[in-house]
Amino acid sequence: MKMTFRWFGEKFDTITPEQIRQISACVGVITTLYDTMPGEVWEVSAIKALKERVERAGLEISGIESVNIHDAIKAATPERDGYIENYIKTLERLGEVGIDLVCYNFMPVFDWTRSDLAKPRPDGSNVLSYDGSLIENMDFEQMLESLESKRGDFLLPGWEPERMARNKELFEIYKGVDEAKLRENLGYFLKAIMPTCEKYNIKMAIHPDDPAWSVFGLPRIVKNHEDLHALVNLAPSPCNGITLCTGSLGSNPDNDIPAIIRSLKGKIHFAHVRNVKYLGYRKFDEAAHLSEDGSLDMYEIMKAFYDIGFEGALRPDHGRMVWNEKSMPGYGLYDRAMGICYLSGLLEAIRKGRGDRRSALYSPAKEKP
Ligand code: DNO
Repeated sequence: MKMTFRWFGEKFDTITPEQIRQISACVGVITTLYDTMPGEVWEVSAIKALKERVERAGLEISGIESVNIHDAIKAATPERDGYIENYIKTLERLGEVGIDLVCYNFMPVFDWTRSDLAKPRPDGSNVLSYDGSLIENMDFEQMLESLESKRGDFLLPGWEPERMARNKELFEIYKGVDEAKLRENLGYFLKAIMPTCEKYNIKMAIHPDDPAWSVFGLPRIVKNHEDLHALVNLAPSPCNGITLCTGSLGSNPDNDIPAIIRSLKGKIHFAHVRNVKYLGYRKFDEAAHLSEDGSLDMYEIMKAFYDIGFEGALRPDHGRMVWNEKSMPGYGLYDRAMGICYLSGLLEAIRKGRGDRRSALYSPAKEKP
């Protein structure tokens, strides 16, 4: 397993690659060109500049999160083939510079959803939180206003203002798109891109829906064990796989995360590990990574990853905002750094408990002077 850290790029993140380099377990960043819109072909010069910036800090780009998918592809409007061609061009350009992991999602209109971006905790930190009873009583415009008023100066991944300005039009194109249709559209997209992925050995890792149920009446197809297995079967290829996000799948207590991990041996390309605390039906707070702080058993989760021989990139996911840090909600430096150290500690204990003496740090980049 390769420990990595999400970084949004120089213009958007409060954190530098040099800071990330000092987190002892971390070998690479998961990053993106945050100011590209879904559907755009990424500029070669911008990809190279990003790579050089990361490597200058002694790190590697371990993967891209995300190359976002245009809604024309998800909803199968007449423009979809043109946008698929653009997507393929971007994949080729990433493949040319040796980037071999791409995370994406297939959620209609918007990405993840929360009712609060900074819910205070008794310890003085704050967290992202979801309360279904609040969200079910809002319409989408109210939801947008609420997030807009809470995000401060930070852009929220998946809620880019340019795209959200078109939200009415976006909702319109999904009329008549149910789960079966959305899955068919995903299959069409995957079949079209797999030859390019195979040529460059780019592993595509779909992110689960967050939360793991339908919101605002939109279809959702990556919520549970059945959905994940259906996805894998849509385009049987070693390049078609999953981002196993414990927090997104874990939003639904019916999802047994270690069992899901064990059932997907060879199909998990990327892992997001974080904890959630269940507060009731469709109600949860995000939590510190420590098992006891939330409802997920991080030891069992890391053991499942180890047992299936998962060798891909893993990153700590959303952390609390601690020590008055001001950063992108969920993506501060301090709590995620604590998270990665905790997860690395669990992993070392699991490895050594099995008599596995391999180095805990797989790090092509860090071997450089
Ligand atoms: C939220 C993230 C998601 C994720 C996308 C992947 O914090 O986990 O925005 O990056 O769904 O495309």
